[in-house]
Amino acid sequence: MGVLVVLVVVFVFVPPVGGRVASWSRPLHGSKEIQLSEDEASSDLQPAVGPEEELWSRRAEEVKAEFLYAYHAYETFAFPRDELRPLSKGAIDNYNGWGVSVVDAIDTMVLMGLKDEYQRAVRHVAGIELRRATTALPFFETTIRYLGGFLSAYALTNETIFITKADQLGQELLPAFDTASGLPVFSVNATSGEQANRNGQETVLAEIGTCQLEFKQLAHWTGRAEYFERVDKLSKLMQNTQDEHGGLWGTFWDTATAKQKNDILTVGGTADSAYEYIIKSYLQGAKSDPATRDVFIRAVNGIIENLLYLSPTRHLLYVTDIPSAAVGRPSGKLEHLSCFLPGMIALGAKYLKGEPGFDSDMEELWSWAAQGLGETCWVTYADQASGLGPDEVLFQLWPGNPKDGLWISHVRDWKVRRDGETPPGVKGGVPLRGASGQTDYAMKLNAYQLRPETVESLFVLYKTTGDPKWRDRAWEIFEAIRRHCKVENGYTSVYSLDREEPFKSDAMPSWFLAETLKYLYLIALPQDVLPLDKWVFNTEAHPLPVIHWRDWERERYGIGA
Ligand code: DMJ
Repeated sequence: MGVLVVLVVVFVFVPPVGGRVASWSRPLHGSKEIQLSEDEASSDLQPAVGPEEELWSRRAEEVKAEFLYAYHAYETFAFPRDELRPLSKGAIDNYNGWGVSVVDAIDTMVLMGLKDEYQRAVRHVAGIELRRATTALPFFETTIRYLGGFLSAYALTNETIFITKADQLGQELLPAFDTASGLPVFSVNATSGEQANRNGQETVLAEIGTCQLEFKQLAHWTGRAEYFERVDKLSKLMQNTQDEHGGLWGTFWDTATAKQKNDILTVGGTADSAYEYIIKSYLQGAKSDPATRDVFIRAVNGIIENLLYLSPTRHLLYVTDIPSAAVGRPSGKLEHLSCFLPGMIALGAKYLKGEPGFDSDMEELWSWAAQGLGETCWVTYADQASGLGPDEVLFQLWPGNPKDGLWISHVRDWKVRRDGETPPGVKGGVPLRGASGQTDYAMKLNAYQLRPETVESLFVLYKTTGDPKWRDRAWEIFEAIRRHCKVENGYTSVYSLDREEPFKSDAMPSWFLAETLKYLYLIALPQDVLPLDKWVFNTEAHPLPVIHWRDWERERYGIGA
C-alpha cells in the first residue's frame, strides 16, 4: 500500500459526519476524494450496523443539533466577543476578546460537518489581530484555547490560515518564558513583552505543565526549535523535582528560582492538566521518550498512594487534596475539575500495557482506580434531582483517623481477604436520583458550569474499555444538560442541583462548545473518528495528531536520548 489511502467508503456509511474528520474538509479545497496518510487512517473504522448503532447515530445528531442551537445563539448575541451571556443576551470578554468561542469551537464544527458555521469562523480567524498593545495574554488560557484551537483546526482541515495564526500567537507567547528559571509567567503583554505574575514571582503547576502538547506540535509544523526547547525544559524540571513529594509536585512555584513554594498536593485546579499532559506528551511523541513514561508512572502511583480515598459509608472512591504533604491529612474535597483523572488513568492503563516499568499488577490497579473514580464522578451527577454534577463536594472523612480511608490500604487488605471480585470502591455506589439518603458528601459548590471533565472521562473510559455503561451514562448527562441548561438564547450554567429545577446563571463558557458537546458527540458516534492511539486531546479537547519526529528533530532535541 502507498503512503496515502482513500477512505471514500466511510462517506457512504456515515453521511451525517463524513466519517474521518478530514473527509469533508478536503472538499473545501476542491478535492473530491478523501485522502488520509496511513498514520491518520484508523484501523478500526467500521460501518454503523444494527439498531443499537442506528440509535447512537441519531443521538449523535441530537448532540449536533444542540451544538448548533448554542453556537447560533452565541453568533446572534455575542459574536465577535468571547462568550455568550445567554440570559441577558450579552457578551463577556474573558480571554483577550478575540472571539474565543469561535476558535474553541472550530474543530467541533469540523467534526460535526458544519460547513456554513466553519466558513464564517475561518473568516473571523483571518481577521483576528493578534498584536494588541493593551492586552495582557493569560499564558495558560491563551495556550489551551487559542493556540490549541488553531492547531487542531489546522490538523483537521489543512487550512494555512490556522498554522499562520498559531505561529504568530506562539511568537506572542514566547516572552512568557523569559524568566530567570524559564518557568512561564501568568500573563504577558503581546506587544511590549511586559510580564505580569501572581504575587510577584509565582506561577502554578498547571501553567508549567500545560503547554508541552501545543508548543511541540508548533515546533514540528514550523521547524522552529525555540518552541520545543522552551517547553521541554519545563518537562525536564518536573522530572528532576519528582522526588520531593513522592512523585507529585506542589502547586505554587517561584519563577526566579524554579523552587516549589508549597507542599499542597492535588490534581484539582492549579495542578490538573500538568498531570494530564505527561501521558499525552508521551503518546503525542509516538512513545519515543521513555523518560516521560517513567515520570507518568511515578506520578500516577503517587496519586494512588496519597490522594485516593474511600468514603466511610458508601465506599465511594474519590480523589482529594493534601493541603500539606508534611501533615498528610486529606481535605475530603472533590472538584469537578479533578474528574478528568479517571480518563487519564484509563488512558495510561490501556496504552502503557506491556511497557517496561508497567507490569500487569499495576495495570490491574490502575484499571480499578480509573473505574472507581469514574463511577464516583458519575454518581455525583446521578445522585442529584437534576442529574447534574456539582462543581465541588466535601466528603466525610473516615471516622477516627482520616488516613484510614486511604484507598490503597483497603486494596491491600482486600488482596488478603479476597471477599468480592474487586476491591472496595471499584464498583461504585447506587445513585440516589434525587431521593433523600446517605450521600457521604456535602455540597461545597452546588453548581454545574457546563464543564466537561466527567463526560471527558466517560468518553475515554468507553473508548479504552468498550464497556457500554460509560456511553449510556454520558447520554443521561446530555439529557440532563438539555433539560436544565437550555434557555431561550443558548445554554447556561445552573445552580442548586439538588432541586428538580435548578436556578439559571448567565454564562455559556466556551469549553461547552469546545469540550462538553464534542465529547458527548464523539462518544455517541458509532465510528471512532479520532482513535486515541493516533490523536491526543489537549486539555481544552482540541485533538492533535501523534507526531513521528524526523531524524533531525530527534537529534536536535535529544528525543529519546
Ligand atoms: C477548561 O478550560 C479546560 O478543560 C481546563 O483544563 C480546565 N478548566 C476548563 C473546563 O472546566
